[in-house]
Amino acid sequence: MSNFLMKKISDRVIAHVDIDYFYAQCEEIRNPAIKNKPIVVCQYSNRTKDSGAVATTNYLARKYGVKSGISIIMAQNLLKNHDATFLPADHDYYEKISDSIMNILKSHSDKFEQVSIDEAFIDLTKKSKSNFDFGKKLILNIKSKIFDEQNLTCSIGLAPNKSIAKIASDFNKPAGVTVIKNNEMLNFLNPLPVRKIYGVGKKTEKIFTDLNINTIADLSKSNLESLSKKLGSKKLAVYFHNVSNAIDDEPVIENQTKEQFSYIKTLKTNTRDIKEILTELYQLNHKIHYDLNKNQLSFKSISLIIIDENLRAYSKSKTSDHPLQNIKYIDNLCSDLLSEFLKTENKTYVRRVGIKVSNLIKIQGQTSLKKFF
Ligand code: DGT
Ligand code: CA
Ligand code: CA
Repeated sequence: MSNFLMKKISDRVIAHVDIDYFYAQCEEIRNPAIKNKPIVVCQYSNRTKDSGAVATTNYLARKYGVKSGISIIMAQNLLKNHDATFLPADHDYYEKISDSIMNILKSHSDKFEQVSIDEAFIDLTKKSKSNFDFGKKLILNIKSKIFDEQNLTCSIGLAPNKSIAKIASDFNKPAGVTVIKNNEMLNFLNPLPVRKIYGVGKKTEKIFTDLNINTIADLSKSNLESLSKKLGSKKLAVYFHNVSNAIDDEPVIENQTKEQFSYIKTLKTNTRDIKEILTELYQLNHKIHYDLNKNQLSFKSISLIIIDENLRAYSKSKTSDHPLQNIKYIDNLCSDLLSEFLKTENKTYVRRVGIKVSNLIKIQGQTSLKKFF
């Protein structure tokens, strides 16, 4: 039995699909006239005229160093003489396109797991009969279908596990297809920098460099015990160590209805400036709103999560009698909760902010019930 299971796991064929420069590509298909110029999609904070951050850019703009997360003002400076187009993010439009693409992916796979607005894992083990050459044909077919139906390019990684499929989809962007078979996994991973592994951000990368771990090969040979100590978590150390050795049995999990949605973010500097904190919170709210829409859910409870400069955690919640869903309500509730927090904690500097909605209620059920009566 265990031999059978081992064989099954090593024979998986998993794809990770990520749409190229997603928001900016959506803008290109809406207005092809801007296609050959730098495009910057902006998340305006509405504090002052040009305040806010860059959500994403097309590859032309990236050549000038303009990328997600930098300020709009900085992007304007970098692109001063390059006839760039700056556009506000139109989330409703991107979500519609995302839904159509996700439907294509879902209908062409054994199992489908959406992980963000523009990426998903699909399990093709059965459809490809565990054959990578056939699996490659399947993903090329999916890629063409997305292009024919939505005019968008994506990049796809195909591998025996999720972590390698994810690294592979990013390997040859844009419009790249990277296939890593069982016997190629270690050669593929070994020379890559550790930051390519999902979950390795700046902080973890620094911990690794301090241990003289630079490549994934270094990580695969590192001492698990000292890794656990430095990371402060045995579970995390084992995960990274396994991934670097091409061991990852995590299945593609069909999306299920969640009990809650939450996001948290570290601020650029510790602050008490309400506008600065709200700018970040409103971005998280867009994600929450997307998750709610996507799952046809409304919420009754909302919580603001604050981690202060001493890493102390606070949570402030509100519960409504009626289910809510509108982004304006989410923004307003957040703003109220934050004002209350700053008033009561009048000396606390905020390091991280988060938002959670819970007490989720299916919208579909309500509308169909209304129709019924
Ligand atoms: P890629 O995949 O490198 O070709 O480029 P994108 O733009 O598709 O990047 P990705 O996959 O990380 O993110 C998907 C979308 O999510 C992106 O088009 C816009 C949004 N997004 C990503 N990073 C940020 C960010 O820092 N701020 C905001 N507001 N949105 C972001
Ligand atoms: Ca993308
Ligand atoms: Ca993505």
